[in-house]
Amino acid sequence: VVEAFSGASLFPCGPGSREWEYFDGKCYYFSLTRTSWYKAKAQCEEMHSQLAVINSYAKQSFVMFRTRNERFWIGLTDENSEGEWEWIDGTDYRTTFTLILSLPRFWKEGEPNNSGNNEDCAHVWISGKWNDVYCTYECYYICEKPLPN
Ligand SMILES: [Ca+2]
Ligand SMILES: [Ca+2]
Repeated sequence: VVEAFSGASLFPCGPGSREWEYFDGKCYYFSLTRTSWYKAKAQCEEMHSQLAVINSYAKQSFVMFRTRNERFWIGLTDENSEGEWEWIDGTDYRTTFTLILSLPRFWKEGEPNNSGNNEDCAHVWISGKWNDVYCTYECYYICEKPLPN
């Protein structure tokens, strides 16, 4: 009987993963420490996950709600080619942007501005809106992973 309540519904992200939050078919980790974009990316990978890819309005809403006004790295960078934003999992940036064109902009007003010609990594900022900042900036980060089998 206990087996039937092994926690799948209470802890959909796994019984040993209380720090992972379930939303819309995926599991999310909101870090408690700040680090650079590169280290954040590596730390997500160590946990068999990746920096969050925001590819829907629902996901953006969840992230906005959850991060409030704290800054969290997401898996978006233009370090390969200035101004050409790429999601780390290969999700097409222009496609996601087309999807959301009729919705409120995700970038904070005036962003991305590549300030100092040195802002190639994106984080959520005020009210969950996005900003580009230098990649060695230290802030919190969001990892995501599929539901465990
Ligand atoms: Ca840039
Ligand atoms: Ca900026």
